[in-house]
Amino acid sequence: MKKGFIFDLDGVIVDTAKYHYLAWKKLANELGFEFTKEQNELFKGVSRKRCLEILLEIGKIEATKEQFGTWMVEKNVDYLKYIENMDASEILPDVPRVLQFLKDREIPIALGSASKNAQPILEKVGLLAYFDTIVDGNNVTKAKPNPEVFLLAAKQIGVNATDCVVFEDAVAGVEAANAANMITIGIGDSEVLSEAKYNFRDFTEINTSFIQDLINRN
Ligand code: B16
Ligand code: MG
Repeated sequence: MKKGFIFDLDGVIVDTAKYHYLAWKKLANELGFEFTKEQNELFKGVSRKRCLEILLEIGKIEATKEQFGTWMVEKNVDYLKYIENMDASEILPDVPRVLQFLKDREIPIALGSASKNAQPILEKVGLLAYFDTIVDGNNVTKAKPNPEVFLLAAKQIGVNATDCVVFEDAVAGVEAANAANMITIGIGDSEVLSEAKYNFRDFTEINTSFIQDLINRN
């Protein structure tokens, strides 16, 4: 059966987690509390709205609806400033090699990200043309670990969910891909991403014969 490959964005294609962290930390500090890099781990793959809910729980802050909306906007304005100057140098190692390998074999490629800023980031780093479809935070109503983002991506590339391979760096993302019955590949810490079917620290560890085996699999 025809295979499709779905890539998460933040933490898989580019390391934007550091920019998300700086923007959330700035907001936390303005609200009078600290926000650590360890706490930022909880934010990976999680929607912006859910991130703010967690941040306010950490700071023990009760927000009015209006404040919540204002802080969501403020964080994103700061985040956009950080990503403004992103370029190809911020692509994680060997991601273009794997994308090119798939493209050369005419394998459908999709993006499946929680971010509402996915498309401009792909444009800035020069990878947009690799993707046959982009499904991101603007297209879904249910955030990861709900499988909606990946199921929609599979539908848009015309590939059965069980024939899709998903690269993810976040627990919520691996859970979402597993819930969609897809083949999950964890990128990062294998202990954290133990629910993934396969684990690699990064794309430099993924050789082309592994990818070819996934493509050939019945
Ligand atoms: P935005 P991914 C996720 O992207 C990030 O991992 C997560 O930290 C972020 O809160 C979320 O996107 C929403 O991002 O504020 O840009 O809409 O890993 O699913 O590509
Ligand atoms: Mg991610």
